[in-house]
Amino acid sequence: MADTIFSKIINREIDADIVYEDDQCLAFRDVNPQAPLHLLLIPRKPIEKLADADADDQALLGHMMLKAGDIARAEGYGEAFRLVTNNGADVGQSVFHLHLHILAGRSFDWPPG
Ligand code: D5M
Repeated sequence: MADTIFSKIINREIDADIVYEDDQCLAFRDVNPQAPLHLLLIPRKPIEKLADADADDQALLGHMMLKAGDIARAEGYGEAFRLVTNNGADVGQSVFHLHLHILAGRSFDWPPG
């Protein structure tokens, strides 16, 4: 997988406002926030998008889902947050390193636009 802006954040080659990290994943504030809380939670493992994950990634993905809740809670939004992952350029993915958007702090439309 080619280097992305997110692998540069993992490797501390560029700055980010990191709010959580462990041996498997890290979360930082989105540079272009779409809600009062807008974090990106990414695995350290380079996976381009969710559809590229496989059975070996089951524990990692479960870990990230649980951490997303923990992080939202730590940020004060544990009862109302949205998780989004854009899987592919056709649905809006612009950085090809798997990421979960954690969004909270305003109301959200359904279905999403
Ligand atoms: O979301 C990619 C997201 O990544 C988008 O909301 C902007 C954000 N982004 C891009 N570069 C940075 C840096 N350097 N720091 C923080 N956030 C960043 P996607 O689902 O791929 O469209």
